[in-house]
Amino acid sequence: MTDSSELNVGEATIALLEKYGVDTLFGIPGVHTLDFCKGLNRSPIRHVQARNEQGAGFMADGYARVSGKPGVALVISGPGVTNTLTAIGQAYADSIPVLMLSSDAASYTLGKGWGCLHEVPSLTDTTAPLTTFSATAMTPEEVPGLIAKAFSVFASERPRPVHIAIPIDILAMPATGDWQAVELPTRPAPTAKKIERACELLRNANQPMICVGGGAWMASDAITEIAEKLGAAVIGSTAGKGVVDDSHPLSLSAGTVRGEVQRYLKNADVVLAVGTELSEVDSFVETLEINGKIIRIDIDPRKMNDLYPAEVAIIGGAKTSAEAIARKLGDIDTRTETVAEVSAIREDIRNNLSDSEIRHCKALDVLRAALPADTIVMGDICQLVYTGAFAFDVPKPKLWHYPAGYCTLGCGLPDAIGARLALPEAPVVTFVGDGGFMFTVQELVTAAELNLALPIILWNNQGLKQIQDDMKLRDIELVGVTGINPDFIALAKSCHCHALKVDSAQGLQDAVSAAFKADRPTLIEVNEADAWLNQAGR
Ligand SMILES: Cc1ncc(C[n+]2csc(CCOP(=O)(O)OP(=O)(O)O)c2C)c(N)n1
Repeated sequence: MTDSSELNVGEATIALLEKYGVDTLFGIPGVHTLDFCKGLNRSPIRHVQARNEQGAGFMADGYARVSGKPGVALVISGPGVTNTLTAIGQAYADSIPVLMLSSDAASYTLGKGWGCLHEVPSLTDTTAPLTTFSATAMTPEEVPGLIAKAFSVFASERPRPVHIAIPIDILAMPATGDWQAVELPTRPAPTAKKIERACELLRNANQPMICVGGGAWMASDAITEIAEKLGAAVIGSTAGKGVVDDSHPLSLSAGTVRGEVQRYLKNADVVLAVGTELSEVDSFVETLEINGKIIRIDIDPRKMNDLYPAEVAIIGGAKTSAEAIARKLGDIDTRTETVAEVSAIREDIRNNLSDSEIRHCKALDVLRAALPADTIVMGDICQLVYTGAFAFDVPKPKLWHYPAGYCTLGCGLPDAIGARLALPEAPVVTFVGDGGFMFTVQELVTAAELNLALPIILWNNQGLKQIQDDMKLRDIELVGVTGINPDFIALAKSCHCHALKVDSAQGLQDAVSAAFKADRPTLIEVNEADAWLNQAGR
């Protein structure tokens, strides 16, 4: 490794990221980022060229989602930053650690409105609302401190995105100052008193329940142990899906969206909520009816008294807190009725599916059987994925990703690319709708260039179906939701991918198996109108 005193700021910043364990950057270079590129020339860090910065942001998000390590997007100021910002919004909504590193116009021009290249009146004001912090380094010495602050946030706070901008003149200056990585802080531990109060409530509950979110992923074993000790049913948010194995007899999967589950939650007298906002996006009701006392475990103190005030507020990392509860609960009477109740709710859900959900389930059943159990599913915003939240079982956390928080179309493919690069040995698949796919379709070229064996399941229901359905429900004549699609097969092939349409269960199964062995991505188009999905029965 080179002494940073010989480097300029752009080069030294890349070398410093390496010291914090960064191995991949996603972005698109420009004249403003050439000094970063000089640094990349002498670094083992891989630079992945996205085809639009929005894709780069999603790739960084996908990388972070599956690995738990911060994902990094490296972009130019102005349009590079604003293009990335949609993905930053997604990472903000879902508490994903993403560092957006950008250039800015020369420091002496900032705020003057001279009309410099890629100028934005204030880059930090533009990104501040969607980041934990957004800062511009006005001297070389400030850069290592800002990077240390970013990685400290990721390690010890609610891990939301950070934006650091370095003006082009600062990037070219010698890297003076201390450019070592700092020791990172850890997450706060819960107090013994709070743990005891939580255990007391849980021990005395008649019908305890557990709600888990994305923040609970590291606490999977401890939460499963608590659920089994109590005999408590577990519901995941979409981000918490799999924290307890979906096929566990106490799991209601990510079923909060279902009325059958919401009615059961209403009856719980104690609810243990771990790393979850209990937010509207998981239930599609503004406020869930929770009548029981709520124990909240969250790393973010601001969550304790929001829509669901905590009877016991445990501020701390989910893993340490849940482990402490599991230890302290001691021997208690396990509620025995829960398994039968959960099974009955699941049966009700199966019996109450809409026609369209039945079609989704037919495809999801085939996919579940064809995909290895540990496959990472990166879902875009489409109906197949909404149904999958409760009808596609995953055995572990971090295997199902449907970024319901920001709910932005186009995340599926680039998120899957990021995931695939973070965990090269893991099977990754993306489920996308015909509308959402078009938002970031150009990243097919990126995936093909990287030779990623990536099955892309394109659920074609001819248009923006969810919004069509919403309009019909409100008696609104369809407007802006029936536009034509391209020939997806020809489009994917022109982007150097394999592509085929399937029209049977066997065809889908064979296509998925072949796609995992292929030398590049495979677009697999499934049409909802096809006969095999519309025959009676499941
Ligand atoms: C960036 C963005 N723009 C608009 C929307 C609103 N929206 C939500 S779902 C949806 C339809 C998506 O269509 P498609 O991807 O084909 O999935 P489908 O609903 O048809 O299954 C739209 C337009 C959104 N979520 N994100």
